[in-house]
Amino acid sequence: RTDEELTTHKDATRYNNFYEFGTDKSDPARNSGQFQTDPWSLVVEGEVGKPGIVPLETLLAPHDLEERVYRMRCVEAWSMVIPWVGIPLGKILKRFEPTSKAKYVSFETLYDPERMPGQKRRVLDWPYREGLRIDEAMNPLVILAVGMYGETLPNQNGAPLRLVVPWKYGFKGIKSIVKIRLQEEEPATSWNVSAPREYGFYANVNPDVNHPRWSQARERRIGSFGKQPTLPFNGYADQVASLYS
Ligand SMILES: Nc1nc2c(c(=O)[nH]1)N[C@H]1C(S)=C(S)[C@@H](COP(=O)(O)O)O[C@H]1N2
Ligand SMILES: [Mo]
Repeated sequence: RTDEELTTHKDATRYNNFYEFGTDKSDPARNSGQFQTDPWSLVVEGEVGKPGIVPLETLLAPHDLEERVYRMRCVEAWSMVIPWVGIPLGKILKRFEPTSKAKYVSFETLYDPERMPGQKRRVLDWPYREGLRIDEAMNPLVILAVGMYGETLPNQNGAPLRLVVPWKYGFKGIKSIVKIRLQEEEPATSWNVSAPREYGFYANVNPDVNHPRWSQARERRIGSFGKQPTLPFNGYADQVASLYS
């Protein structure tokens, strides 16, 4: 939990990146209203002893859920503070019994252009994909979120299940996840495939490494005026810097 002021619910639900529903910040709120997320199941496969397809309601029992207030920072140099509701990813992965060959975790968003009209345009190589190294994925800060502000996750924020990795740029937080695959090789990730010079696999928030087209030294907190300094690992260095020694 951070004691910084929360971003308003209004800003957090009307200023979004979710290219499956359009590339404008206001598109996801406008275009995702009809998106059906019930029923939903998650496939967990690859280097696990117990692969499976699990309906969302059996994956997460209400008593598992925790609230975490996290600073979030987009690579575009804006940030928000959001109270997420979720469960540590590591707790979920352990139930599927990762093998010793599980070095990386790969994530995939739903691919269904009828339900996600933005996928009719080839702005990205669909489905949206992301990845973490297994030790990153097991870090207790990483959660799979199903809610925010004490409510079920709004569609535009990645309903019904999205990743939250608070020390990495926002694009690592893949939305509307349908598949998790544990594997030996580093997975391909959508932004790295589309613009390898601009987006790497690790994407740790680092004020000293600029994006090739703009500075990463400062950020605009949505809802406030002016800019503030960006912190290494987005302020979570104590918990995660050792992963990158
Ligand atoms: N499937 C999918 N996940 C996605 C994106 C996307 O376009 N598609 N955008 C990413 C980017 S760039 C950011 S900054 C965050 C934004 O999350 P928010 O809208 O909940 O703030 O979602 C990430 N997850
Ligand atoms: Mo982003």
